[in-house]
Amino acid sequence: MSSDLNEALDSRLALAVVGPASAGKDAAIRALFGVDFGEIDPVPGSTETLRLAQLDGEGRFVVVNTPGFQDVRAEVDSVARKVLDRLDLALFIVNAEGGATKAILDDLKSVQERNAGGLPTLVCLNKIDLIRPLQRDDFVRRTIEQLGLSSDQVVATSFDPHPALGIDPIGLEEVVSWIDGVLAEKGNALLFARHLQNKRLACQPLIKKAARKAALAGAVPIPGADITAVTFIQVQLVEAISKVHSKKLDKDVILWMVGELLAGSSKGFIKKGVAVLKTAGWIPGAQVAQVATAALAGAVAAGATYGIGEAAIRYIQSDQKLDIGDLKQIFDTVASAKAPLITDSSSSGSSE
Ligand SMILES: Nc1nc2c(ncn2[C@@H]2O[C@H](COP(=O)(O)OP(=O)(O)OP(=O)(O)O)[C@@H](O)[C@H]2O)c(=O)[nH]1
Ligand SMILES: [Mg+2]
Repeated sequence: MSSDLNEALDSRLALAVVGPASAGKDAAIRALFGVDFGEIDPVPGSTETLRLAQLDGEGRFVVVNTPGFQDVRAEVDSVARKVLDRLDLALFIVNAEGGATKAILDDLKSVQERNAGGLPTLVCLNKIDLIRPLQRDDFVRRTIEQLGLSSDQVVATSFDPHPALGIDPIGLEEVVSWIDGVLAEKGNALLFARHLQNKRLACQPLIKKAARKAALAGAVPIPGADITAVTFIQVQLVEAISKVHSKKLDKDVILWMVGELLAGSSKGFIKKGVAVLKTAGWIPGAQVAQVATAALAGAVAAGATYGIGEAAIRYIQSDQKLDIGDLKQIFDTVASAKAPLITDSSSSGSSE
């Protein structure tokens, strides 16, 4: 695909993390990329107020850490200015406790207006852990209103929850999937995903997209049936997942894994899916034509794609040590959970 080519030839990424003092800019960078900003290679031209660092050591992925853009331009050198002129997106971090002040609104505007066409900006209402759980939804809704934004431009986050609460960071998945959505169009989503600390999290948008595509492909993903369209999507997914982990899997290994998983186990997801499809009138090997069977086939294809995605993550993270029996179990568990349309109808329908 041409997006792979872009990835190889021209991918670069400049992410700005902007926001008032102590809002959690460094915490955001640490939660997402697992690095302390002060310890990453600085880019020359940085100043006290605008700091640049490269996540990949080659200058293809630059993170800009700054309170705002209003006055920094004059202070930085030409290298830094070039980065500022080619920003891809911004995370605007605010302290949820402080609410939406006039100063914050002005800053936000100046960030959004940085690019000619508008800089894609996600507002992170950070330190949401400090707002009581019962009041959060209401609080977030009111703040979004005050900021004059729509709900898809704002995420409630906790990049560094108070240790006494003993909870995990909040909102990372939403932040990652928003960034993925912006970058997918530019062809540098993989460069971003590769640098995320949590590789499982990094793979989620890839898996979700592949599952959606597989569901629409109108084919039943079992060997011997109308296999090519969906299998192609799944093989590409496993390749992308291995890239996110900076590992290379042999094409043969990928084809073998996908084939084995789809071959299924005796009581597994694929077996159930086929049973449900047959009950709905589908004949193995036949084109999926009717509306009713298309929906079911879509559910099987999507569920299987989720299963393959998770199995691939576990396989790669085990250094390719998990055996195929383990992988089949992971596949069945995840696929079944993701396709209630299949699992519910098979348990309530005729047993087998
Ligand atoms: N409770 C809570 N504290 C947070 C959260 N995120 C950051 N903090 C704390 O807020 C303080 C400031 O966080 P930083 O990440 O340094 O904020 P910053 O925006 O980089 O701050 P400056 O660079 O000084 O402007 C630190 O003590 C963090 O531990 C959060 O989600 N919840
Ligand atoms: Mg900081």
